[in-house]
Amino acid sequence: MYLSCVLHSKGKHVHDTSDRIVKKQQGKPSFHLRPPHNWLNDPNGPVYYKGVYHLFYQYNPYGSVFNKTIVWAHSVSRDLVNWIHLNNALVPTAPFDINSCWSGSTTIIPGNKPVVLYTGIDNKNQQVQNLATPRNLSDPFLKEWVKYSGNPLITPPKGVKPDNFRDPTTAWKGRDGIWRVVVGGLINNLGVAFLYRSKDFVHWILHDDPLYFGINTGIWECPDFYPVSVNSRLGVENSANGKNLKYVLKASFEAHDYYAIGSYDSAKEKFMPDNKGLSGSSLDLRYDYGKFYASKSFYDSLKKRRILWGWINESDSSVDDIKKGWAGIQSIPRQVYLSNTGRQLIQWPVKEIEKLRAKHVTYSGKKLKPKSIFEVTGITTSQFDIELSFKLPSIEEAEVFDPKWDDPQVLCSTKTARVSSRAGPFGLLVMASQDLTEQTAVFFHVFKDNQQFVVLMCSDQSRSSLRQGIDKTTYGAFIRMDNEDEVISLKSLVDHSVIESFGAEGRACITARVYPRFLEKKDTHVYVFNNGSGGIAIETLDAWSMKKTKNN
Ligand code: DQQ
Repeated sequence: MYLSCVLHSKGKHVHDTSDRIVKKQQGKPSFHLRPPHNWLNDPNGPVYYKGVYHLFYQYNPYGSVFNKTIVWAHSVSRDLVNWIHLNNALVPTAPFDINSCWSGSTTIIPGNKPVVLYTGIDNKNQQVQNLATPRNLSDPFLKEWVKYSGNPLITPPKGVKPDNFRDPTTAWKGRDGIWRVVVGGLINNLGVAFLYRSKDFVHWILHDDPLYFGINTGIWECPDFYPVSVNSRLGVENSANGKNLKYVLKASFEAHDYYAIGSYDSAKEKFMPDNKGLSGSSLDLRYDYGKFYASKSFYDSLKKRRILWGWINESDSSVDDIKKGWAGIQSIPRQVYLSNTGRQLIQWPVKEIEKLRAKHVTYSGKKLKPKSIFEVTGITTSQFDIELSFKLPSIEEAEVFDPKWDDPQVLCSTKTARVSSRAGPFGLLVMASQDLTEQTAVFFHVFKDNQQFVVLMCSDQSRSSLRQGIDKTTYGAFIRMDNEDEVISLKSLVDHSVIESFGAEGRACITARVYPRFLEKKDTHVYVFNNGSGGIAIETLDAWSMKKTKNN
């Protein structure tokens, strides 16, 4: 089948079906973490304790939209795959959090004791930082939490508006035995990582200068600050210090999670980014170039790795969410480590998720002619894991990269899956209807810049649904390839309305949400396409149906 006929609409007049009956299960993921009902947002305080992984998260116990009252929900797992949903861990009860328990983090203090710092919205609607500890440390499920009677520990500093001060990080202890913690906020139009220090974890003193700040970024939410090893994929505990470490500072603002890699001078309490800091520019580093916000990482002491979770919000309307009775998903937990170049982080779904793989199909050495497509069959097409690698063309074949292209998201809206060049676009069409009037394209365009490949990775949702009233923004990222790279790989985890894609072994991640109309008919297709003017070779392709997780 030729691509021109499938990537273009067949010209049929299609009625918008926004007014159709939204079903409760519509688009509901089968292997992403979320409880059966209601709204969720930020992951909070992930921790590994006595054989159990814990994830807390922002949750509305009363409905499926964000609410005046938000609590800490609590799910536990032995394998990061199957989850049990426990009672809410923190709910508003006291003057210091009576209007909500907002985001925060867990720190393991000496003696293997987990403690939580979280933001309370107090009885004056101020954002204050509170402490909570487990009632029973011999309970690996940490079911009950006790709020410290001396809360709040920290109130908004002078000059900071009471609603611009929140989301404490995991604390870290310096060589001097002093604890440090960062709180996000806004002051004088600067997004700020406020730094506090404490000898006892209870009395916290504001350091004169922030750890770091950004200009014109808006408020910094959910900061995260942690060391990474320069020569290993193993994770590093937050209080580690020594040689061969770099530091990551992440801040959530303007709907994205931006990060910088740099060094940390603990004497001066300064973070110094290697490159540009966190400015919100389209060229800043981001964990994910799609939907992924308010993320939080933790050190997994069992497997000695750092794991990252992000909140993936919905792309349908709140009216739909009310009908569905649920909204929001936690990402698949990702292992995160520094790339060989030291210039960026690499993210990859935790290995454990592979145990959900069921029926497997594989192809190798398959060639895709210019403007051609082939269907991947034999797997559950709405719930699968796919990994494929494409042979990179010779450098002469690639189009020249224009240095004026500084925003990959904008570029993906013009260099779409239908715009043919010499090397690309090629990639996947997922959550596609049989007639291809609905499809989400995840694909690459290959360029050359001074004899080096620069790949544009796109996730194009513009044709994901015939329905109106859905967010169909197209996302994009640039990937600078190394000279020795011969292939470019793509992995996508497709789980009904969620598509988490990883380009070039996790150098760029794009997460998308899609609500096609055909979901109601359950007739979903997956294709690999090449719409370039040159042929492309698929080195390997492996795809697996994914099983549903327990308690999801
Ligand atoms: N969500 C929480 C805040 C945080 C925001 C409230 C980020 O603590 O700043 O649910 O999504």
